Amino acid sequence: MTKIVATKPYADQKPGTSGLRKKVPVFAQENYAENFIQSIFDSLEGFAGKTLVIGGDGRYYNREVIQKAIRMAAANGFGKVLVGQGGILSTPAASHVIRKYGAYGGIILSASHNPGGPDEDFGIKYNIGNGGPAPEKITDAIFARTKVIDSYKTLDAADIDLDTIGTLKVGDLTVEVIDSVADYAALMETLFDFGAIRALIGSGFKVVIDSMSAVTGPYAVEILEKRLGAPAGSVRNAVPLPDFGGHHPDPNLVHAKELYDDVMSPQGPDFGAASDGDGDRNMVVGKGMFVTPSDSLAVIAANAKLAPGYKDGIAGIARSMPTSAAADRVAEKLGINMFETPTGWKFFGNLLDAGLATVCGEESFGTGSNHVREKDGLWAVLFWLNIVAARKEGVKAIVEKHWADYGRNYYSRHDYEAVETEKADALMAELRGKLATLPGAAFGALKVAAADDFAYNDPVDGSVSAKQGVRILFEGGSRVVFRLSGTGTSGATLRVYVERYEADPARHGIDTQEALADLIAVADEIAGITAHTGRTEPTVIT
Ligand code: G16
Repeated sequence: MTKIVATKPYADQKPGTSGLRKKVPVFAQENYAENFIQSIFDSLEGFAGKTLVIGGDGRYYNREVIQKAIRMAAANGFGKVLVGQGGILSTPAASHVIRKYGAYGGIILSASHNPGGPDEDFGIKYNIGNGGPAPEKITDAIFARTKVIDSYKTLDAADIDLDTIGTLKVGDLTVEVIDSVADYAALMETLFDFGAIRALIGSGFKVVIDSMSAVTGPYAVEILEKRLGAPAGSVRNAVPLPDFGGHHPDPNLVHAKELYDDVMSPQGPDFGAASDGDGDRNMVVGKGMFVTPSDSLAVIAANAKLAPGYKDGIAGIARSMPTSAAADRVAEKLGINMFETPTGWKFFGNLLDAGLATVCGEESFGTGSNHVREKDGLWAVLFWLNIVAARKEGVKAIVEKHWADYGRNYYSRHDYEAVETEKADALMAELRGKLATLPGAAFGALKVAAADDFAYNDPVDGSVSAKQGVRILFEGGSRVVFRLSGTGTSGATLRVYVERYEADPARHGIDTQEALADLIAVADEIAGITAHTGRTEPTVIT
């Protein structure tokens, strides 16, 4: 029976770069999750009788919120819910399921690369019928609703069995518990040359994937070990755990260091990859070569035709503003569209739907294409394996030849985590205040060509997103970008993105931090990072 439960608004339910992310104890407050879910439903129209996809990355609190969401979907009039077995759906798999079954939308429970556990992070985000994150128009409406909500609808019904595949009823709602992996694995087989990758692996090319005890484990085991023939154990930390086994499921050089060190050791594997909590991010490491996410996008785009799913070429590339311009050079050479969007995968959706872009990427270890409407960690790994198999060259040779052809964009991101919010805001405000005075200013040999606060005009729907990050562009193509993270849950995270273009192959072998040292110093000089935050060095360098 439908129940209307009285509630009071919470003031802090503003969705960030990718949904609402908070610590579990925040989410566990009375009606907190319910308020947000009801606010999502209240911001949507015309879903009566339609299908909603629900799944998450398996982190602590996943099952509880799934049960709540199912009861609320029933009470709010959805016709059907598709839920991943055990409550598991990686973010790209959820995106695919929404698209494949023509669902109205989906609720994905994840805080992505943030740690999980009783005192760690949880998150809820809503994806629309194209499979992608809700655009700002919808997330703004959801936030507005959370501020005034006074009741939510649910059903008096028991928890369902999430672990057995099959169909059952919750009130009038049909709930189908689906295999979390099958649809996604089948999609990958249509995009990549599994035969060639199987032969590569069969020839002794050793691949390891670290799933960081997060959601990609079952997907990677099915695809890499069962379908591509990698030996059992090639997928490490393959079982999703509610606290990710204490791992910080963020695939970068800090949190996936063990994998990196292993691939770099002489007797280690030829190829290593890691994914994040919900499976949309990826890190690719070849023997002797860590591939930056920006370079990964560029190499994938340049070699796209080698994968069967992209054999006819790509229509365009899109990258987030802070992502390096390496892909721009590929687009220029191929004579295809290039788009620069704000940070956040949701900005790619319109471009993909309109057929303007085919491949997208972000510096934050995200790469993907029009096969779904999310970034996709395993997709990127398979793309790389496909390229290696087709070119019969290792990752290092492929990247070095790419630099020789296009030039190298030295690139690094410096993160200052858990800075007090007021201090970070003051730094950004001061920076914005001095933008007009910067063009023409010289810092040693570096001369500022332009400085602005990035704004994006969506070419498809005409929407404008302002204040998306401060860019300081130097003559010769170097730049420094400052923005505050939209995904953190403690204080503010200041991100400083540093980039230098180097055309000369003789200068492609320099250590990245060394190659960027003058720009890093100038970033501090211009923004007063130490003065504002008291920090003398970043928390994480990638
Ligand atoms: C989310 C978005 C990404 C974005 C990233 C950046 O990633 O989905 O599109 O690049 O946040 O986050 P920040 O605002 O912290 O720089 P994820 O993997 O957390 O969903």
